[in-house]
Amino acid sequence: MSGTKALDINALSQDLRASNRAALARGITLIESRRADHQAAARDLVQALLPRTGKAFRVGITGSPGVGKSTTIDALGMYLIEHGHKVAVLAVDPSSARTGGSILGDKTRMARLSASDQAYIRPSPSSGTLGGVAAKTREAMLLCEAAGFDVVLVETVGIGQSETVVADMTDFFLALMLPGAGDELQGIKKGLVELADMIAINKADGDNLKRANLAAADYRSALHILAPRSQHWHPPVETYSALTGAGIDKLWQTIVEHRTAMNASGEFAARRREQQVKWMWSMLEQRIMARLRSEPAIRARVKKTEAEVADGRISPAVAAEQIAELLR
Ligand SMILES: Nc1nc2c(ncn2[C@@H]2O[C@H](COP(=O)(O)OP(=O)(O)O)[C@@H](O)[C@H]2O)c(=O)[nH]1
Ligand SMILES: [Mg+2]
Repeated sequence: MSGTKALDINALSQDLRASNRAALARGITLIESRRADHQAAARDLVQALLPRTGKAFRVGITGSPGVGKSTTIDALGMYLIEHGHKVAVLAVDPSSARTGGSILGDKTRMARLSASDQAYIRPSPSSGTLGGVAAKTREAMLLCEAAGFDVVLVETVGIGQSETVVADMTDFFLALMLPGAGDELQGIKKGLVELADMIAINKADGDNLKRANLAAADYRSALHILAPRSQHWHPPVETYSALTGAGIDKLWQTIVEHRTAMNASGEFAARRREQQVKWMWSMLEQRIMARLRSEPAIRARVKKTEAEVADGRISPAVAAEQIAELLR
């Protein structure tokens, strides 16, 4: 991507629609670029592809490190490919810039999927705020859809608000848990369970089987006291093993049942519409913040105002008013 002249968005968009993987990769690189001309080109690209997007099953997957997300994505991804799907795997990992490694970095745990030409795996964009990373992942998802991937799996490790942003860009949100790690239910971390459309307890194999079933019973009773996200869906609790593959079919079946129920009640379309609008607002917020931070004249004024607020010379309300004026 050498310069604006080298970018032929029409050609790129055509190649991408023809499922050309190199074009898909180039398109996502464009989306992730910080260069203003690349960002403008990326907006044109997404706009051009928009009519070809939206047809995939979008599934968010979260869980603590070690719960088996990568192993699950490999097993579920291969199951889907065997059933005729094309699977894209994306990630929202705002920590990858700091740690230098992405949660999708461990491709050895996704050896089968990485080798399949019916799968496309893309690590998390590794720079920026959670909002910025999420926006790029959302657009990458649209590109994958335009390239013909009909299932998109979005992984997150659940740092800060990343679960919420992934739930906000997917149709189904899957929370992975470990079999009975002590008496406390790890996942009843406030907020997470309210977002989950299903809780799946991994590693239900070998000596873990009994503990997995006990954990499932605990989660079921815990979920009982929470108000479900939808009137038409009570989040089920399943056990499975990503290692042996036992229960992977049931996981997918549940996701399909959810989609059927959401389509029937009209919530599927409603959720997508709501997400579009939220997305617009989140992009708008980012643009405004970017202007405040990047335009030298504005930035200097904001710095000065900030110092005045810190010293107690003007109130935060007056300062906010003054900064808002700058944006006019
Ligand atoms: N026994 C068992 N081990 C598993 C299973 N799934 C994953 N693991 C193991 O758990 C560890 C962490 O898995 P990984 O997929 O890397 O977890 P992630 O950090 O959530 O992506 C690895 O050693 C896996 O082999 C499973 O279903 N059963
Ligand atoms: Mg992993």
